[in-house]
Amino acid sequence: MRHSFQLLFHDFVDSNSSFVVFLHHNADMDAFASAVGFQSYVNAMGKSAFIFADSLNENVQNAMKNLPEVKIQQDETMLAEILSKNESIGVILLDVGDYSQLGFLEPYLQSTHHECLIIDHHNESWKEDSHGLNVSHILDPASTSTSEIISTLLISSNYEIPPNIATLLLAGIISDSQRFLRASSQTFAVVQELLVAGGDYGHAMLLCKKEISYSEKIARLRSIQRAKIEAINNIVLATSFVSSFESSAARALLVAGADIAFVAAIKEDEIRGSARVRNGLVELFDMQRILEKLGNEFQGRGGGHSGAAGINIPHSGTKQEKRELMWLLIKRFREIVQELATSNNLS
Ligand SMILES: [Mn+2]
Repeated sequence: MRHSFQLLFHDFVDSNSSFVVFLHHNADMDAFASAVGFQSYVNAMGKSAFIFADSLNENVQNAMKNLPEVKIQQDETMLAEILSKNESIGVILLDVGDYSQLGFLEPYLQSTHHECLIIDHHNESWKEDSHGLNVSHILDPASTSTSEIISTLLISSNYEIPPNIATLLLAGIISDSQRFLRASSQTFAVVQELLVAGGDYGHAMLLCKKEISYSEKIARLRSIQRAKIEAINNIVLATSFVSSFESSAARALLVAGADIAFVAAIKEDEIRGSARVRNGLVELFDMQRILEKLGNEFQGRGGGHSGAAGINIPHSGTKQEKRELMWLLIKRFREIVQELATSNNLS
């Protein structure tokens, strides 16, 4: 990790007396573990941190059952009150890819006069996006997770990470790296430190385990059943649609054998889509770039990682209009993949 990141982090922690942590909506294990890790660090320095998130995913809700001391706040009045104080409060965004992921927290970030720090591993789009705010960034797309970045920062501060926090940070790394499918030597160095600190690997694995609901199972199977499959040279592209769990369905297509998958879903007031590409093809078919492009073409927003990305297109039309737009979207996705294949001499 860059030395400048460590300096920035310590500056931020030193110059503020308390902190407000913002997480993305439906906060996942990575976001949650990063926040709890950060909180434990500043608590040890006699400072306080309040963690806010619009909502929490199921794994986090389960993990919290054994952490009665950890509180995630959703109370807007409380947030407004904290932010209106005149003392130096640091606002820190952990694992938030862009504004749209903040839910009810977004206007608070836009209007705050406090110092902000954004720590994230998704991409570097914040650099263009956060003009006008008193904000600094620790953006490291080379890290598997925000938990990996936070762990590195805490370890470099010589902070003795408590064993239960080390376990959480391990869980954050394990879940966001897809069980080390994406990992670097730095990832394993951090994992080693967390284990030495007393982190429980087996327990961390359990924290990441997800029970699949009945409706998610059906969505996965339906997406496979309805998939349109085509081969471009030897690359298998599968596109499909479901009514929910589109990202899980896209993953299922990949597990079932597709090299590239795109699954769309029609929602109440938007069309959503989720794209995946298997390791090894990420360089040629960057899902983040493809969905960003589609986001621009369809007046929506697309982004994520190069291996896994999502798109939302706001739409308030009739069911039929939405369906037609969904087909168009799927068609454009296939065209772009074909074009990329052609330009790379694959077809
Ligand atoms: Mn993450």
